[in-house]
Amino acid sequence: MTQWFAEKVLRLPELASSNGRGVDDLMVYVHWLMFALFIGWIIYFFYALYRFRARRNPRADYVGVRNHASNYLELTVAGIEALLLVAIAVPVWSKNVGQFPPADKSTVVQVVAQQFAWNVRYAGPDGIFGKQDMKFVTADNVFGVDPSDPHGKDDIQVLNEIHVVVNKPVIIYLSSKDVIHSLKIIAMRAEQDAIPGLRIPIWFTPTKIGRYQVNCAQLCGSGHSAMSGGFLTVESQADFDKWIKSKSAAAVSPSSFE
Ligand SMILES: [Cu+2]
Repeated sequence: MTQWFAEKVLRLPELASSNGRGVDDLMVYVHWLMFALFIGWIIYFFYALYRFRARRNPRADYVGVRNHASNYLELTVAGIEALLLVAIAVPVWSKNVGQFPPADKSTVVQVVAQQFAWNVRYAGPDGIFGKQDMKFVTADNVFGVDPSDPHGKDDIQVLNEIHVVVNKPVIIYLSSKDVIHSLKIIAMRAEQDAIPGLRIPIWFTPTKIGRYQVNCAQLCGSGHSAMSGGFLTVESQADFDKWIKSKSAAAVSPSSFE
């Protein structure tokens, strides 16, 4: 029922992650509450027009309401709102920020935002990221990869494309090279600010194979809109492995910056 309401009535954008269901459900419940309030107020409005019409009430009543019905109603509404916050919003939030999946069972990606693109880095076929340090960071080496670490040799760095495996959790370590950006993938219901000097992890589990737009959700400069040129590709494990291999081969070819 909530799913039908989210898709057909609210027309929420396509949902392609498992953790996004809680976000959408909350939006549906909030709309149901607002709909109930809307109907209630409309009914009260017409009741007041009729009940307090000038013909029946030639003189103003200076005392007003004598019972406590409105207090009880307001308490009920506040109670429902508290329930939405405590029983739904907070658990969804705590699961998204606190309960990370184990890294060895996830696709781990590093993303560094910059004006106006997304740098994306993978550990490569060996599954181990090369060492990184702030002292190695240059305009070309935005991830600060240690050039002497052998684990870094097969690491993959691409621009504006994030590939992940369907039905496997994704952990993204997010940072920024220059100003504050915000990685927003609407289909995943995932959004996190990218802040220079901080490395902030986020996670989600994609459930539908497809290609989804990445947006920057902070006005980060004159080319801000160009950051929607980033894409998240959700694919099968086999396709993902193939892609990693193709990019890794390119990374060790003599034509690369190495
Ligand atoms: Cu941006």
